[in-house]
Amino acid sequence: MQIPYTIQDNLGQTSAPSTLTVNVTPPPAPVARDDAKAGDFNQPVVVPALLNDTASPGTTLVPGSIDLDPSTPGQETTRTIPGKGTFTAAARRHGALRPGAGL
Ligand SMILES: [Ca+2]
Repeated sequence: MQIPYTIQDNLGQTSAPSTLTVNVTPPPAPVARDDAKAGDFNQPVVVPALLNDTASPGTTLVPGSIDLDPSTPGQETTRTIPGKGTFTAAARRHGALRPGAGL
């Protein structure tokens, strides 16, 4: 970010404009780590996927931002894997993933 500025002396003379530049480095992106949880056949399994994920200092994870298909544009909060089941991101459960029956 840049902003021009001037300065005066005690005689009231004004300098030519100069530029003040501030470079801000954004914090590193959050880190999502792999998760695994065992479950019974045809029974839902709740995976607290965010428990081992981390945000950079000064930032927080946004549970409602889970995207179950990062290879496509937009945010997918539900994703069906044919022959396997359906995953649903549940932000109110701290980002838990709830695979559907059939897994
Ligand atoms: Ca995780």
